[in-house]
Amino acid sequence: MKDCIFCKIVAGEIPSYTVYEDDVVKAFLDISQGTPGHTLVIPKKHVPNIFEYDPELAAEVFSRIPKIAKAVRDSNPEIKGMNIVNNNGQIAYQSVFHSHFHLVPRYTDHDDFA
Ligand code: DGP
Repeated sequence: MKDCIFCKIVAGEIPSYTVYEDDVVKAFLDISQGTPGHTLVIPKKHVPNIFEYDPELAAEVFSRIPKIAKAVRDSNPEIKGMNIVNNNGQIAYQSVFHSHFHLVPRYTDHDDFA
């Protein structure tokens, strides 16, 4: 979609650090790292928020999250857990209106992500 930052990342028009990619999703490091390794998982297809998914695409996207979360966790033995956050709508702190799931690694010594 025109003027969507994440569509531009999918298209390679804006650089990103890719963590994982297949035909359905792209996972890349968040530009604003809540904790080290903070990763966003997005559908390649433009979907504005959770309310707009067709169920088949939702199932395809969600099915990939555990594998990506595990890969992020396994990238650093200091990662002890992970928050997975999905904001929907401006009132819920969504700032990029292309659906995305935050994977926020938690460390014993990086405990400042609210
Ligand atoms: P949210 O507030 O839930 O909509 O989160 C949007 C996230 O997107 C925020 O943590 C920062 C991230 N972000 C915004 N622009 C870019 C970008 O150009 N590149 C990357 N990698 N992340 C971005």
